[in-house]
Amino acid sequence: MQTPVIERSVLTIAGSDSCGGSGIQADMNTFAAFGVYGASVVTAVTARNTIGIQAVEPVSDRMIVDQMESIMEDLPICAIKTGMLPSVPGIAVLGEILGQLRPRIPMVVDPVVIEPKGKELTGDTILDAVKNHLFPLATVITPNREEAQVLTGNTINSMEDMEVAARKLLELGPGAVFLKGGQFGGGEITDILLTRDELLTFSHPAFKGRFHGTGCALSSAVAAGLAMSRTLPEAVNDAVEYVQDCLRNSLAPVKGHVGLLGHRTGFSR
Ligand code: PXL
Repeated sequence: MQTPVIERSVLTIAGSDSCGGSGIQADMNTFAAFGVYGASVVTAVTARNTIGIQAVEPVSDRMIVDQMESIMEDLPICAIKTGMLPSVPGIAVLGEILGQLRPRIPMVVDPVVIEPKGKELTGDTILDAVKNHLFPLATVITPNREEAQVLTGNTINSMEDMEVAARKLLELGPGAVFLKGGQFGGGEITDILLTRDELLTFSHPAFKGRFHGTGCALSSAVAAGLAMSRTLPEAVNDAVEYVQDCLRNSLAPVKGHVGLLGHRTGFSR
């Protein structure tokens, strides 16, 4: 039997989560669930668990560039997702490398706020650097409500506020904005996808409790869909369903406060 070659793969550029619930570990698991080969550029190493983050150590900018070059020289990367990025100069260098890729590769930018350490390493904040260097390259950005509030300076208290914030974020240059987490009373959460042509809403039940890694699973699921040539609304729809499925099969923490999304081997739509 002939060994198959990798025809499509997807790359995550994100932090390592020692407890396996978010970051690189969640992303790789999501790629596997969607049946697409995953590669990773590790940008930071966290020592964390379901209780909290105990330590964060950034990977050097040089090593981030080295990992990027190794992967891009070899693998057929069909989509990229960015998550935790710990250094402002590192984000600028990444922006340069990603901006020079030809042909352009679909890119999902998850504007992760790093708590509690590493938020401000230079005068500029991480979120500002992501906004300036990566948003203009993004096919879609995936902020949650809190991140959208920081990024826009707006307060978001209603679905109307969600739409206003999404329009403001779209002006920062991404191809589309997927704004998560509009829960304003009631048991439903409504996310919105604003593209240059349309506004779509995705409603789903709100699960009780707090969960670790849902943002990572969602953005990497969108990247997996884009790598498989699904349209952005299709990829987002599948990603929302995937995270719902993860939440239905979540694991309670042993000592901590946030539930974990179980690692899985497949996902059927
Ligand atoms: O969910 C945000 C996130 C992303 N990446 C890593 C993390 C976290 C949250 O703790 O640890 C590595």
